[in-house]
Amino acid sequence: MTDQSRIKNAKSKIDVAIVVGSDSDLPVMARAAETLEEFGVPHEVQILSAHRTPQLLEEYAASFPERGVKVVIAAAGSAAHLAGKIASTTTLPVIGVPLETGGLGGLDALLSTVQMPGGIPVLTVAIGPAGAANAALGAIEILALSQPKLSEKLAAHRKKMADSVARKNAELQQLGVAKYVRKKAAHG
Ligand code: RP5
Repeated sequence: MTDQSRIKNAKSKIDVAIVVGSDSDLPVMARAAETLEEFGVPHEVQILSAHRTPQLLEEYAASFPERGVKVVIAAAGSAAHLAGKIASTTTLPVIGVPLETGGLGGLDALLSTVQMPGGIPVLTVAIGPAGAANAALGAIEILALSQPKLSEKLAAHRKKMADSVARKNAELQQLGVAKYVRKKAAHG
């Protein structure tokens, strides 16, 4: 299958396009896809690189209007120009996820992603897994502006998180720190 046909075969209508610079980014970015899945948001993931497949990346970005794409999530590690490159071709909101690859702990990717010149915004989240999850949640928050069902799901998601912290705190008060830490180490 050629690169061109791979893009043409993509699902027709999606709300969120996730683009990763390499398949080595997928283990972390799977979390973004899973979060969108959990909220029932139509999306797809494509491997396209600002440096290795520049033409294909431009073709993909050009397809956003006909695909109905509303938010783009772009994740890359080394020399992370992916989000910025996509942002330069579209006025859709682009959320950039800097990833930890190479020897600099992701700081290089963070700076490459966040330090855009004025006029071409990339909404940048944290490095790595937290950023992957927050990119998806941020995209859902944008979509929720016009989809009330998603607002309800976001509120339920927040409540679930708060309940989980409250449960942990109750257990901590019951067991004390030493036993709680031992139990967590044993069972996760
Ligand atoms: C970036 O270079 C990719 O997004 C990836 O994070 C990094 C390394 O890519 P691989 O060499 O693992 O394919 O463009």
